[in-house]
Amino acid sequence: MTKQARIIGAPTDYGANRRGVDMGPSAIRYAGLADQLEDAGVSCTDVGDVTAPPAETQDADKRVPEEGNAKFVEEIEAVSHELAEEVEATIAGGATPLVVGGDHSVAIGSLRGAAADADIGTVWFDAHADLNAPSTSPSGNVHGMPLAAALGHRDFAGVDWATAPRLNPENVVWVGLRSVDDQEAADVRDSAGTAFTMSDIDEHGIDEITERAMAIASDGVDGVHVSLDLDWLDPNEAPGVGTPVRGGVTYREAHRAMEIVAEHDREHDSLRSMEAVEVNPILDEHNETAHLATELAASALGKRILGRE
Ligand code: 4U7
Ligand code: MN
Ligand code: MN
Ligand code: MN
Repeated sequence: MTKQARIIGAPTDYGANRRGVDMGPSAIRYAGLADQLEDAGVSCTDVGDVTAPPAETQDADKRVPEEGNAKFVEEIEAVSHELAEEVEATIAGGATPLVVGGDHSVAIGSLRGAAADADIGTVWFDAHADLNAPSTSPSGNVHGMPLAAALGHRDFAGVDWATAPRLNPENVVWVGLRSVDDQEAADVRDSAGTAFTMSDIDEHGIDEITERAMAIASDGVDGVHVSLDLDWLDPNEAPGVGTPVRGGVTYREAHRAMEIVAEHDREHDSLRSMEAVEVNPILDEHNETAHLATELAASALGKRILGRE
């Protein structure tokens, strides 16, 4: 059966420090996402964007909240709700949601939607662990917190995150970590989640690590949410991100990993939803990071160099 994908834009930068990532969905569409997916043999519909008014139209003091440390929590909560509904409806309709961000706080909504009616795991392709809570975050930026929210680690002041379906830490896997805050590192070590760092990729290779990641994330659950933060790649390949960290995966490793996601999905029907986030067109060079996001999404959804057999 032809795979169906629904593109859902989440043009937010509430969760990020730097302005510009809210233009990600537009840049990714302009880079040819729908065509890439059609080339991959995926039939795709673009449902447009969830509502996210520009940060400047919101209260200026929300950037630096009086209470708590997390910025723009109400705006992020609103986006999360709408996005979760879109993701849930997409899955209910038999299609694969492809969320394009936007900063990584959108994952709170993606995960909530993907987990609305099922048990899920997640593979988190990212330089960062995104496991800060408001009380531990050095920045107050919620794009560094989505996994803490989804794991129910700590309370997000004033926001009813507790109603969100929770991820089981045993099905949470990080791939490519190389910039982890001290408290996050302690929490990663203490959690039942599995962390594969860049050193693990150096040692074992991207094939083995991605295969293990998909196996762990999908073990005993209904499906896997693949979260792709473009800063997972080396900044030489993906310059258009807000929080670049040297020493990331190469272009080929990234494609290989997404091909393995697709292979796992073909064998186990494991890919429930996906997102590509943190593309910042202001910092990008000739839209190449946005283009890369389209290519990697296509690989994850089954595109092969010689086409499909
Ligand atoms: B991204 C950081 F302190 N850990 O919490 C934080 F280093 O979605 C960065 O992975 C978070 O890009 C990066 O602010 C969030 C910082
Ligand atoms: Mn990151
Ligand atoms: Mn991230
Ligand atoms: Mn980032």
